[in-house]
Amino acid sequence: MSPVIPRLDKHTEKQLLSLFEGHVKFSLLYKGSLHGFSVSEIGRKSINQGCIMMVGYLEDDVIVGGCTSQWLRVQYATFKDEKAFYFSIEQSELDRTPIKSVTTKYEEISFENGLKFHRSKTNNSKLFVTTVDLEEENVLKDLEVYRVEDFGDLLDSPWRELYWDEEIRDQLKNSIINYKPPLNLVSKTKVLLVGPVGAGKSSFISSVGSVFHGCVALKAMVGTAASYNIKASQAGEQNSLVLCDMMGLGEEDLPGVKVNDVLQAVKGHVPEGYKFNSSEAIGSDTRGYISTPGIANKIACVAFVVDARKVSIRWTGALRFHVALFLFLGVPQVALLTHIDEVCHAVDKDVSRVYVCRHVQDKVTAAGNLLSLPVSCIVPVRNYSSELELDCSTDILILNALDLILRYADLFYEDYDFFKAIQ
Ligand SMILES: Nc1nc2c(ncn2[C@@H]2O[C@H](COP(=O)(O)OP(=O)(O)O)[C@@H](O)[C@H]2O)c(=O)[nH]1
Ligand SMILES: [Mg+2]
Repeated sequence: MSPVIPRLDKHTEKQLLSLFEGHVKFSLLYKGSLHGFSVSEIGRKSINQGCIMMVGYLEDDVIVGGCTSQWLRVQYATFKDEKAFYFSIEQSELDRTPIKSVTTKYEEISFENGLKFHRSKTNNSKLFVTTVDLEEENVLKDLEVYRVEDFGDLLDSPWRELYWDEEIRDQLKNSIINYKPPLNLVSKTKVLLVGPVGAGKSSFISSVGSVFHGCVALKAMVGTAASYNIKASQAGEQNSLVLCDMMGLGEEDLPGVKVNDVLQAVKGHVPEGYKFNSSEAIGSDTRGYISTPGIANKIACVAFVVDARKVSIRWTGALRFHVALFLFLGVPQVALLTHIDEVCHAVDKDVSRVYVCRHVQDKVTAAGNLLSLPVSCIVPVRNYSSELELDCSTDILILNALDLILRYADLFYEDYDFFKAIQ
C-alpha cells in the first residue's frame, strides 16, 4: 500500500510546529479525502494516540484546526483539557486560542465555542467546520488528523551555561572589536573556515558582518572564496581578525578546493584576499605567492563548519585526514555546528534554548566523534539566513563562536615556537 501523503506543506508544518512548546513531530493518522469524512472514523483512527491535532483545509488557503492532549473514546462527552487550543492560518497569519475543554457528540467535535467540526444535516457526505470568525458552516476541502509526538527533548537545565541579555552581547562584541593577537609580530589573526558546500561558511561570515553592523546584511557572499575583516561598524576601523572562506572541503564528490590548497593556506603561502579556484592549484607561480611565510601569514585557527543535519559518516575519512594534518602543523581547530534551527524547532523559535535542546547536544557529540575533536571546542551557531531583524540570542551564539576561535588562535601563537622547531 502506498503511503498517505499529507497535504501539509513544509512552511505550514513549520508554522504548526511553533504552536507547541517542546520538540514535536507530526504523524498523519487520518485524511478525510481518503478515509471518508466521518467523525466516528476520526475517533477510531485516533484511539490511544495521545495528543492529536485536527487540520481542516478551506478555500483560499485558509486552515483551521484544533489540538487536544487526550482523546476521549466516549461520545457525547465534554472533557477537560488544559492543553487544548484551536488555531487558524489565514493569509499566512497564525492565530492560536487556548481553551479548557473539548466536546464530542455524534458526528461532531467542538473546541469549546470557537471551532466545531461536524456533519451537516443536509449534506451527509462531507464534513463542515464552523468557527467564531467564519460565523457560518464552511465545507472542508480536506481534513487531516495528526498524532503529535513529543520528543521530550528539552532538558531541565542547560548543558552549557550562557547568558542571553544585551549587556552580555555588547560585552562580547567589544571584547572582539578590541582583540589583539598576543605577539607584536602579528597584526591580524587569520582564521580559515572549511567545510562542505552548503554548510554555512559564507553565511557565517555575513552573519558576523550583520552582528557588527548592527543590522542584517544578507550580502550574497556566495562563490568560491572570500576573506573578511571584522569592522566595528560599516565605516569603522578594522579589528585584528580575518575570516577566510574556503569552499568544499570534505565532500569528495563535490568540486572543491584541493587538499594542497588548504595546506598552502594554512602554512601561510597564500596572499590575503586570494580567490581560491578549484581548477587552479596554488603553487610557487601563483600571483603573490609567499615563498617564505612568517608567523603573520599563517592561519592561526581552522574552524570546521558542519551542518547539524548532515553530521554523517560520509565524509569522515576526508575530514579526519585534515584534522590530523592540522594537528601536525600545530593549528588549533574548532567546529561550528550550523543549521541548528533546522534540527529543533524549539531552537528555531528561541535560539537561547540551544543548550537545553537534547537534539543539539546529540549533534555536537556526533560532530565531536566525526572530527575526533573534544566537545569543548564545538559550538552551535545559527546563521542569519532569511530573517530581517537581528536577534540578541542569535548574535550571542555567533559572538561566542568568534570568542572560542580567538581563544584557540591565541594557543597557536603560544605554541608557535615549539611547532616551528619540530617541522
Ligand atoms: N536555517 C538556516 N539556514 C542556514 C544556516 N546557515 C546557512 N544557511 C543556509 O544554507 C544555505 C547554504 O549556506 P552558505 O553559507 O552558502 O554555505 P557555504 O557553501 O558553506 O558557504 C544558504 O541558503 C543559507 O541561507 C543556518 O544556521 N540556519
Ligand atoms: Mg560559500
